[in-house]
Amino acid sequence: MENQLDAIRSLYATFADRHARARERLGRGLTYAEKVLYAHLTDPEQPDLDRGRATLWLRPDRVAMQDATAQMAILQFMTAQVPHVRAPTTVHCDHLIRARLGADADLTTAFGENAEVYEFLRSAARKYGMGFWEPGAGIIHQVILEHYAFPGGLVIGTDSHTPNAGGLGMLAVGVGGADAVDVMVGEPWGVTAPKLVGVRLAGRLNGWTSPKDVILKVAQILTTKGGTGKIVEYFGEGTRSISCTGKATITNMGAELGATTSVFPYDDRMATYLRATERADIAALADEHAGALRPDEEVAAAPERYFDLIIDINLDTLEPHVVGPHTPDLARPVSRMGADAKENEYPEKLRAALVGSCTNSSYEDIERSAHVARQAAKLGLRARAPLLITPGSEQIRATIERDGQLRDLEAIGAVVLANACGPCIGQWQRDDVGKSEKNSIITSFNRNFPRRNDGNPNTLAFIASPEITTAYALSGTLAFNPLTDALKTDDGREVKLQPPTGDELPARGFARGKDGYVAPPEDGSKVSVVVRPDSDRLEVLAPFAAWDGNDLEDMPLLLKAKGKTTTDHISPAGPWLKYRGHLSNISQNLFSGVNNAFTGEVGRGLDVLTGERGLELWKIAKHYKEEGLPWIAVGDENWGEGSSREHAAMEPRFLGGRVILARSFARIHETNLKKQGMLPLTFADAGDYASVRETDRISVRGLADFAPGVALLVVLQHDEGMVEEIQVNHSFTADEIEWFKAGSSLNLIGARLRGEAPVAGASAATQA
Ligand code: MIC
Ligand code: SF4
Repeated sequence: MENQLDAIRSLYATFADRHARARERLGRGLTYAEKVLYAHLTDPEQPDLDRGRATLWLRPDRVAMQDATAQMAILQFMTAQVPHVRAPTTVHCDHLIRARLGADADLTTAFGENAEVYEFLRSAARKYGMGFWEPGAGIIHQVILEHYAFPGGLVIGTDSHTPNAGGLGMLAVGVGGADAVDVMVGEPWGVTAPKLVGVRLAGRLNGWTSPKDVILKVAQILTTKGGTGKIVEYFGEGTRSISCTGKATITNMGAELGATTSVFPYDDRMATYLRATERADIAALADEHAGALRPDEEVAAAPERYFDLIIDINLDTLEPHVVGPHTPDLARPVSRMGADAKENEYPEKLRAALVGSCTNSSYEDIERSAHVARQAAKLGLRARAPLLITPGSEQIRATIERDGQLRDLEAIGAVVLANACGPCIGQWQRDDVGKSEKNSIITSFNRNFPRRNDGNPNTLAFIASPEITTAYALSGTLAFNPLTDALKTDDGREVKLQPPTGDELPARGFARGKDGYVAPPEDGSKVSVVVRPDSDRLEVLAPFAAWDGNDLEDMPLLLKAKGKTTTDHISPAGPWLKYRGHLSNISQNLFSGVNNAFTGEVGRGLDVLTGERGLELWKIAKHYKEEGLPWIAVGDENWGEGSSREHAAMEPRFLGGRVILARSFARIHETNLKKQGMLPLTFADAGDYASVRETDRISVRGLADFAPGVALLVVLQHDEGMVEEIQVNHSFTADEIEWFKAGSSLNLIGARLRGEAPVAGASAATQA
């Protein structure tokens, strides 16, 4: 890691000048997030820094990819024919491991099932100079926190929970694969200058309340779209009462608000974590630059002047919360859970409790859960619901095995799964409930969309902290408040749990476990990367066609969606994860979870050419494509919330879609659509959503003058010749319009690398 230290040293050496220049330009002090952003501008003099409007052109310190998104990213990277990645990059195998029998058996199955994909990723990593983390090494975000994150840095990752590294003071942003490719081929990365939400934490965490409850509370306040286009920056004395990994829980789950990222300023708790993970040298360096790794003094004194919005949370009085089902912003304090379950007819009986995931599997998390388990064992209690544990990394697993927490959890009935995403991403093969049986589960994860964990739309997933989840495993019912209610032992005694305590970090240091890291060779040019032509897991990409210069006329409406349409609705994970490297195959899941506004069907609709109803939407799309008819889909609020998977943007494009017209979009998905040459448009008047009818033919006009900030016209041609015109907006910048014209951003990069097109971003032109 010597190189990493040198790179951090050189970055820190630029801070004083960079920050001084930004202060001078803005005429005021800087928040912490601003300091990190401005230090990474490719051109510190870039003319426009206007929040919410300007594109910032940045040079990230590194790129991280997980196996379910890396396949498509690498396939795109390969088309650019660059011999070696031009930014430090790592690949992490975590999403493709199915959770069924327990760690060892599940890992063996994964190696067998995914051999071809792992070999593709492994060989590509060697050829192009990327670090490779084998299956079983851990979940991407834990591994990044343990090995690569550092205060003041900027990382982009092809996973929406990349902001986990914000717990270690890094600005960490989830992106689609095409964004990662930009940086891997040496281009700058562009992002709309985020607005800033300040969360001021007062008081100290205590009792049953944990870092998770901070983010569950913030999610309740901001809702799942409240963070769009914003960075959430935490500040105030309360931040110091939260461990580094606790901070990571909070920033990780900022993804659920749609935030660009979330971040904490550098403090002692981070230094302690750096030292515990064998990076004392980075801690010392950060200490030297501590002033540059927190907001300027005047920001804390008058935050209203620096943030677009401020949220106040008092940790002294914050109660543990439970959110769900079906959305992470449906929150209530734990004291309301029982009553809420009754009122809403949520099944009270808990059929499973799951602890872990990238969000909540730190040493401290497991310590506190194990403390609850130890109390239970002493009191003669066992878990009344199956309790499943997914450690975040091999380092955590080996350490909690050595230090005894695993034994404590197993003693009350817990089963330990592989160090991977497993049940968090529909890779949970449940045999205990029927495929569509209504049932409740509780997890310490971050997402709870329908079908998310087990593919069953009638599983109601609630989310809470690991310690509260463990307590619920003991009660086996939602009609329970761990803070006040007694539990009954088998022999009829009433016993109560005490608030959990636990060490933040292992007193004896971390155990290493099995080493799962493969460093790339100096020269990988001789390595060959194989994509078999008959593979059903991997497929070489063909470029999307460039725009033909005409307006889009008379498009049939493939779908009008009603309600929440997350990326899990557009392109579900679970069994489909196996096709993440094969665009034709995975496209068969297009819109399969989306609610049809006209019929209430899920994933089905009307083929207007044949009049046939109830057909799967991907088949209708394919039919239109075969007939040479581009199509449009209409969506509701926050279309594309959730994951970074660019498949949700590539599939519609691949099957002939050109336009998604929605009430609003989630950030990562909107960018993914633009990158793939689609037109994400929004209703100027959200009420016009109601005007769209099932058999409309729809035109988008004004493309000849397509320009930033200029509305386009949509013409709805209803049956019987009635015509309605509505105005639609877009958020394309001048550079992004070039992606549309070229057919995709990748087409443009290819042209640029061949010397056929100008470089993106006014400021980027100054780069070598
Ligand atoms: C998720 O939590 O939804 C995922 C699975 O990690 C996704 C990435 C993917 O779909 O592969 C994410 O968060 O970006
Ligand atoms: Fe994996 Fe779940 Fe974390 Fe996504 S949220 S990276 S699926 S553990």
